[in-house]
Amino acid sequence: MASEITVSVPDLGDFKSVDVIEVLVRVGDTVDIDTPLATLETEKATMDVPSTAAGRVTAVLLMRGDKVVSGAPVVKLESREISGQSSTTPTPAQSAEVIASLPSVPAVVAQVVPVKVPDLGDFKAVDVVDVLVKVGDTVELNTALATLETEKATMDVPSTAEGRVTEVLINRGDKVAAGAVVVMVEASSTPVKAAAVQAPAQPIVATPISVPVEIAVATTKPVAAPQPAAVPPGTPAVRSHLEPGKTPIEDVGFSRAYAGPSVRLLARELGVDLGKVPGTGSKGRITHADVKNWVKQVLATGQLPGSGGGGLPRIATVDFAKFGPVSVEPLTRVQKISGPRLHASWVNIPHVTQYDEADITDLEATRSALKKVTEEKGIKLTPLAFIIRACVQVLKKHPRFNASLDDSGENLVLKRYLHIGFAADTPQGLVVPVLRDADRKDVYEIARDLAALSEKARNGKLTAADMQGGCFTISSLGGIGGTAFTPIINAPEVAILGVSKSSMKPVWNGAAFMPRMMLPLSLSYDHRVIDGASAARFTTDLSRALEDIAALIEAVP
Ligand code: CAO
Repeated sequence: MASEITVSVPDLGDFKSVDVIEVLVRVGDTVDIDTPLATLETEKATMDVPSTAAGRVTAVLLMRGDKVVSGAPVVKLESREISGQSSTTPTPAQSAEVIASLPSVPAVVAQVVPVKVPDLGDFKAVDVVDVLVKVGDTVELNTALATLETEKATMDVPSTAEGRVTEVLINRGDKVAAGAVVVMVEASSTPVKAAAVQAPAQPIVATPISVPVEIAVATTKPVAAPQPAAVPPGTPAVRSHLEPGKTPIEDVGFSRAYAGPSVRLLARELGVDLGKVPGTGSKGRITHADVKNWVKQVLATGQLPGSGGGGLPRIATVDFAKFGPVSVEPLTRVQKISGPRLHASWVNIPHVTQYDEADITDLEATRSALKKVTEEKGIKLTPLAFIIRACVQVLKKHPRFNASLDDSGENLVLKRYLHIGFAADTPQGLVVPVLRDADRKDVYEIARDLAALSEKARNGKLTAADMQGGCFTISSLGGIGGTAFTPIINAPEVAILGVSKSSMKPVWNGAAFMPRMMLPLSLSYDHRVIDGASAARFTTDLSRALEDIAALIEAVP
């Protein structure tokens, strides 16, 4: 018989009034016994108010931000259960009626019960992406047993019994439907479904039958038992991967984390993956302070504590084999070392790239003329040697480009030496040998050193010392092709010059278009140290230096 009943805030123990931090239902919602209706919070704990009846919500009587006391009305329900089961303040007669109608259940029954996949709504079959328990594990009510995944969301299968797992009947990779048995549990208490009024997550206080009892409302103490998720038993904890504006969170870790609903809510609002937050509360429970400290640490260091880097949204894992044949090739040792360094530079340094072109027509003419002679002396005079020579001149004029920020980020360390690194493409991967004291070498010595270091790099013979102490790096792709690119700064340096392939272009000289050999330059710089005008001046000066052949080939005192 349908009747309207009011569900009220249960006994709050020592707390006179508590905050409503979340209202979990709306008018029109259908709820079951134990469906959480609202989340309350004290300074010490959070608790859900479970529904004490099944039915349709006809009125919601509190709001987020309210303060409520024991017995305050939460919702009105059009009950579809016998009213006596659901009233928050049953008469003695009603209580007796309810209790009498329950199956007689001993307090502890050792029996093996199946825990099944709950109702999956529209989904007929879903993927098992993780099995979270094994035979012999002890589970509690709501312990996440397995994680299921649809295209849109993941959900944990919560345990509806507590006890020891005797059998696991699903595997990662399986497809399962509602009702499929997940595990068998040797239950130390009666399975939830067998005793509908026994709210398992919120144990009922055992009361003699002859006295009036508040049977319908579970006495919700500040949550004491570890509960991986504050969800009613049998309800999948569905979380969308695709909620806009939310940081992707590792769902299994999140659902396993030992934290109350308001801490979970806070973590979700801040995009904190609870699975990574160490709990300092009782038995390792994660507190609000733990979540806030975690965020402070990430903001202060720019890194996930203990992760060694990142703090960035993760890129989704894709099973490429689903779409076609693949093979897996490990990264080389050099790539494994250089990858994180490039990443660190890219995420820590605000890069800006200034593009320019230098007219190297005369330079190339001179180089061609000199080439034969130098080759006889065993020197391969490539454009890069001249570019290094030109960079040295410009770096002397612009000392901020030959500098590094100190650890505090508040001081610039200006270097009075000039070692130039150059990116070398080798079969092992990208390496950056350093040509030392480039300011003390003429273009021929630079060319000789360049060839020797390139050779060493290609043969994998560079020593650690060969790659240390660089002030400024040049990445020349000119021998390969391309018109421009964005080189990544070789931190802690503050600038890097990218060089692309020179090509003949028509250049207007004020009276006519002239065929000129133009060299594309791409200068990436650390915008914390160098402003755009300085960068434009640097490339302008570099272009001029590359046009001043006499200065490029003159001997160095
Ligand atoms: N425009 C047109 N041609 C160019 C050029 C340019 N900017 N730079 C070089 N060339 C030509 C050279 O003149 C040479 O031709 P010739 O033999 O006819 O003279 C040819 O390209 C090859 O030069 P090289 O590569 O042997 O010599 P280099 O001194 O220019 O470069 C080195 C040496 C080690 C920098 C180069 O071999 C290399 O590895 N470059 C790749 C660097 C790289 O991968 N950067 C990307 C880093 S980010 O991933």
